[in-house]
Amino acid sequence: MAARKSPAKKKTAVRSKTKGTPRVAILMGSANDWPIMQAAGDALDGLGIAWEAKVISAHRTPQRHHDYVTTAEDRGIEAFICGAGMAAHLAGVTAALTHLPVLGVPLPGSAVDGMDALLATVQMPGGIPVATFAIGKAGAKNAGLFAGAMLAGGDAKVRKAVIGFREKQTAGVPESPA
Ligand code: RP5
Repeated sequence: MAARKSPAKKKTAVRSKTKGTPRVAILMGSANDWPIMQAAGDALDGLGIAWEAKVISAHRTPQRHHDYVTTAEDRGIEAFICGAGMAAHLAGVTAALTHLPVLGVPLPGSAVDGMDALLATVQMPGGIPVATFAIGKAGAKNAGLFAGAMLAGGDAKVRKAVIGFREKQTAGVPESPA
């Protein structure tokens, strides 16, 4: 009898190059956000921090959002990086569901090129903080680096990597423009 093929496993997340249990969750409202949000993952990989990335929308997949965020700490997640565009409430609603730190990345692409997402992410009413970064790729990269700086306090290996990244960056800046 021919062996029965097991059903293909559905891919539910992208994982870091860095091995180990993910410590940072990178969430985004749409798969279309990934080309920008990948910069957060690259920054974390550069510091040797394991992460996972998922498409979770506060308004299109509210149950997925609730289930993921409320169980994340038990799975080892220590911080969230949330990227969303337009009326971006992903970071704010994530912060409402967890006491873990939430880093918000406003994304461009709307009629007002991310200004809507910036205001929606940064203007949290007092009591539920979201640390908000620049619009787009620079913000995603900095959110990854900032998560590294947060984890560095309790992790000597990450601290060394954060300091090493800065040193390498400084050494790479030429004195002459051409
Ligand atoms: C937000 O709406 C997403 O974060 C995305 O940036 C924006 C548009 O989503 P798509 O229509 O491209 O899926 O929820």
